[in-house]
Amino acid sequence: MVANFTTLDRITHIYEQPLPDLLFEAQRIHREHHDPRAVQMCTLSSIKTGACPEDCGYCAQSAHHSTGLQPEPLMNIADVLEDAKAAKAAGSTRFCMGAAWREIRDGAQFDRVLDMVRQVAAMEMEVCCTLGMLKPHQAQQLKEAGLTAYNHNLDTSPSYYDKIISTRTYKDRLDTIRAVSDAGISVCCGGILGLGESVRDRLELLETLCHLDPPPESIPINCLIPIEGTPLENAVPIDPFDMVRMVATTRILFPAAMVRLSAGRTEMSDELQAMCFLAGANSIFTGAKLLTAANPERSHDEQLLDRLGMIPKPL
Ligand code: SAM
Ligand code: DTB
Ligand code: SF4
Repeated sequence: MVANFTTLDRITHIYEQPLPDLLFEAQRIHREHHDPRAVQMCTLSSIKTGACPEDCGYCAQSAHHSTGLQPEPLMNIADVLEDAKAAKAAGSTRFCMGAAWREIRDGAQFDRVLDMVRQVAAMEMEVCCTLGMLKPHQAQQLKEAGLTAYNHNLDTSPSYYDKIISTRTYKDRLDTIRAVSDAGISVCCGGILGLGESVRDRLELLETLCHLDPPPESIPINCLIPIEGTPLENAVPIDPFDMVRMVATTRILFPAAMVRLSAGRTEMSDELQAMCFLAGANSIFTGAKLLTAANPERSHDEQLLDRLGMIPKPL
């Protein structure tokens, strides 16, 4: 008799293997599709900061929480280009612009972002945006401007989602992701660990990602950075080996994707980050700041790669 395994059964089976077996499988698949020494360096720029109408329970930028963050209006194009130039000079091959918007509104501000995209794309870097929800015609405009990828995370499982965010639904997120892929833009979609979710929630997030068609080409795995003033300020940190298991499982399920070790690296030891690279993570954000929160210094990351005999991935 052939058992009828669901996707979730399969994912659980992968995840629960003894760690040596899980890491061996992840390494094998990683090496078939990627240079195991290479890590893509990416730079984030918060082009519009804070005062966000959404109530994401983890976020420093939500107007629903008192985090003491100073809101900043949409940056001007020249300043963003300065940042992009500095990022490229420092070895980043992907420049990601984030705006604390609920959704894109048509008008002068979006036109300015389109200009930013055009000009960064002309600098021969991958260009990514994360601007909240969008409509198909806006995705089309971003595509025409030269956008490589759009980041829109599902964050957690469908059932845990409303414990964290109430101002929009999982379906809203999926609709935006659909509009992005329909426009021919590469989808960057992942999640956060450490929101108080169960391991099963994390695997259900992976299950949802498996059902995206096409599958995401870029999967950020964030570890919660607890922000004072948010409902999650006292969240319990996850077991570091669960982080490694999650990275390895993601690598096995999405052999060709970039798996990005994203927020939360300041709290990870060098040894844990190295294990995540061995498990198949092949990208980091570099520079002392993410959007609003701290990140390891670039020099520390360069030294870490050097100590591991690893290299920044060329474009
Ligand atoms: N406003 C846009 C949106 O929500 O799509 C883009 C910016 S938002 C900051 C991008 C992602 O960063 C979130 O989906 C979440 O996964 C991650 N993130 C935000 N705050 C975080 C925190 N405190 N710790 C870890 N990850 C975080
Ligand atoms: C993603 O998944 N992680 C990045 C990027 N996409 C935009 C953002 C991390 C934000 C960390 C919290 C902060 O800097 O405020
Ligand atoms: Fe706004 Fe994005 Fe933060 Fe949610 S994660 S509050 S949408 S900036």
